[in-house]
Amino acid sequence: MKKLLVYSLLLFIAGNLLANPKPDSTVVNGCVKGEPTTVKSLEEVKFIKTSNPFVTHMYTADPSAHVFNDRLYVYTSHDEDTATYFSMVDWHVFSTENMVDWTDHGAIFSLDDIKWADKWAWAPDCIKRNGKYYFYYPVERAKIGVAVSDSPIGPFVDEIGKPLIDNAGQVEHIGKEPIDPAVIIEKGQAYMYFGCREPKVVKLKNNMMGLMGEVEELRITGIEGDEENFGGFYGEGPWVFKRNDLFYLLYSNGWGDSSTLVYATSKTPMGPFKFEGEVMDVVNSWTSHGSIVNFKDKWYVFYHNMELSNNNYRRSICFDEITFDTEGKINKLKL
Ligand code: FUB
Repeated sequence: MKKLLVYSLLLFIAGNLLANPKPDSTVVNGCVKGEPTTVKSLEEVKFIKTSNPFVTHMYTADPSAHVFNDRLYVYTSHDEDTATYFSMVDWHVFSTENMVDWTDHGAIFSLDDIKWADKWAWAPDCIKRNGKYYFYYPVERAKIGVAVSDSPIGPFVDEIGKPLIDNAGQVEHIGKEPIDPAVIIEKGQAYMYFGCREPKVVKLKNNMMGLMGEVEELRITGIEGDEENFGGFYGEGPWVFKRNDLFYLLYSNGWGDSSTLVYATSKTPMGPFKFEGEVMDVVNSWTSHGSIVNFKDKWYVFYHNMELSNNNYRRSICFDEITFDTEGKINKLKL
């Protein structure tokens, strides 16, 4: 009887190991340009940044960089290997402690984790509050949701089970394309920025999973008359950060061969923001989307391009250090 029990126990353990193998981890270096290695089955991938784009084992876009607990995390969209549109289905997070050694923590959230959305897992953001991590994501070019986790690398859960923003029946108020959420917390108040062509801002409740007040237009001055891909025209991808009491709004000024990341500044998170200029040279990508973050006393701009694929729908994330002049203007990054 005793023997039978021991035998059954061993069989049970072996069965479990086969069903739930330990997350794998691998080192990927020197991938062939334009031929990403498919590593979807792996939970974690370690690699070294040698040049830009720095993620070469898969396609990634829309980088949102944050520092949590002295480590830099970059939340990204995940362009598919054979994409012919922005038909993405999940989101990844990458992290580093020194900007050279990186870990891909795998897909941290996906359309499968959302009951109310079926397509287009686009540019996300994540923020920490009261020991929890809140992951904001746009889907279907029409809705923004929030998921929560105890860890910056998930797993994230859609606790409220419905969108935070939904433009159904509210296009006039919320905008035609409520995409690209970006969140900051300033003096205890959380603000969420979003929108394509129509920049919007809304305050969030303290629990980070509800809106506080109305969605408002985010005003940018000094761009009157500017057209797509020129000057401060607002395209998409808002990102706000604070430096020396000044709020900087980074965004894309359009699409196509001549678009890039530009910025505006304001004394308050609600704006109005005043257009300042370009952050960097034209990016080799049909879309421009990025973030700016301070890490270990240096400033970095994260962005994406299509260097690895020469395809608008298969993008790759990059970063470079940037500097500011004595008046707080960004010294334009030359690529
Ligand atoms: O990645 C899909 C969409 O392309 C994003 O939401 C936009 O910002 C643009 O990068």
